[in-house]
Amino acid sequence: MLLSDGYHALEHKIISGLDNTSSWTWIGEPRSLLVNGHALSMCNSSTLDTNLPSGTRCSTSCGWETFRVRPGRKYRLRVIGATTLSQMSLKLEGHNMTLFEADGTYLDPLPIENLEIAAGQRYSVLIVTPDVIPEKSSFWFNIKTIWRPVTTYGAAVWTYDTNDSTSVDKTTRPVDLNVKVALPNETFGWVGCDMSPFDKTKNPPSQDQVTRKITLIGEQVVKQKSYRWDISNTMLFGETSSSNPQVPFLVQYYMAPEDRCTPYYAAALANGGLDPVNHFYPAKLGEILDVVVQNYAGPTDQGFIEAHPWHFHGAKYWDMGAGTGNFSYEALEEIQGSAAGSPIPRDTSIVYGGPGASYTGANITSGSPGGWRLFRLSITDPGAWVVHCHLLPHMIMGMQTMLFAGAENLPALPPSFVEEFLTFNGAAVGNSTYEPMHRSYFELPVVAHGQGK
Ligand SMILES: [Cu+2]
Repeated sequence: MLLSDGYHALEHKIISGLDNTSSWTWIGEPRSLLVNGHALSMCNSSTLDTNLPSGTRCSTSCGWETFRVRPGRKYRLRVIGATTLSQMSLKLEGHNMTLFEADGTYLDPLPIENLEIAAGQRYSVLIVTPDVIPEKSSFWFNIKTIWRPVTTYGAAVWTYDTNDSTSVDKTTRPVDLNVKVALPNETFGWVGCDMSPFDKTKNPPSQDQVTRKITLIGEQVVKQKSYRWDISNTMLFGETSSSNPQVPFLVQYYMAPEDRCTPYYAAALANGGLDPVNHFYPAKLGEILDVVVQNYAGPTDQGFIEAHPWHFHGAKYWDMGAGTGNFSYEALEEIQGSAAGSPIPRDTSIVYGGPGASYTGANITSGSPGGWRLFRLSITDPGAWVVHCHLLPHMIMGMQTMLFAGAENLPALPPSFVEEFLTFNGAAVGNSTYEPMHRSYFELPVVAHGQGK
């Protein structure tokens, strides 16, 4: 169940609007919520967007995605948050859902009323079908966006009708769907505190093993007449598109060993973990980091706070807990003490808005704290790992930084790899006068497929 959100605009126009310093333009709320690419868009034949190129135009033949299922089965529904902006809540009519996997980590089975999923997150839920086909053979998924000032609705169909015939009209959304399949209001944390890893041998490092704490403060600011999201008053990406790093850090590192972007560890330690020269967060292999991501009401729009799904590349972190106000270990201990579950390893978690979140329409004082979340990382894999909010407009607006882990442990590259692959337009690319160069650095294993039929 691939969830995405549709906008009636072309990608480059959306990006240039978010990047524009003279007339900044927000992407806006989605026009449709899609399941596996299917939706009934918020338009009809009289309101088609005629200024879009053909092929992108809304069609009157749209319909909801349909899952055809059988009785007496156990279905694993893999739900993928492949959205641009939207965080969604969904529920299936007449069936129970049991959550058992989050971002690739198996969980103790957890019955849930509704599933809440943000961009970048993945979940698995178990749905058991009745032994015989129910008299009413088609059921609705109700889907809505959450944590936004405007709610957008979607749907999908779950049907036992093997002919997929006329038992349900897939070209409308039932007018009483919000009543028949009522979705609860936004709840801080959802069932995050109830999740436990299925594998009981997996425990997070203890607090006394933590070598360092880093705090990333996310807040909305205005720079050069554009709305931006900065991180602890610094922007590695997104201040302006021309100030973005032009060469990937790993390429810089390998290309110019004498002038490489070597982390300034001592200066970073004295600067809250942020390397003041390179503007990334360096770490050494073997370190165990507590990264607090803390929402603050920025100076825009009377203290604007939103929910952000933070995604860490590299190894998974331990999701230690989430709260409101300013983070403290005492607050964390209190939250963990009352939690039914225990920390799980995963890779995308929501840092909630907390009190005064924008969706409530509340005004809060600029500079006040909102929600926080603690991510505990064991630094095991060298690399330049991006750490970012998974809402794509927020990334463009600057909500992304980098953890440069174990720079001195990066492996040496094969001979001539730098000239061929890391040099812009190197031999591996080719041009009008020569074919792309290819070289085998190692033998691929031979894999037998089936019995050669
Ligand atoms: Cu965000």
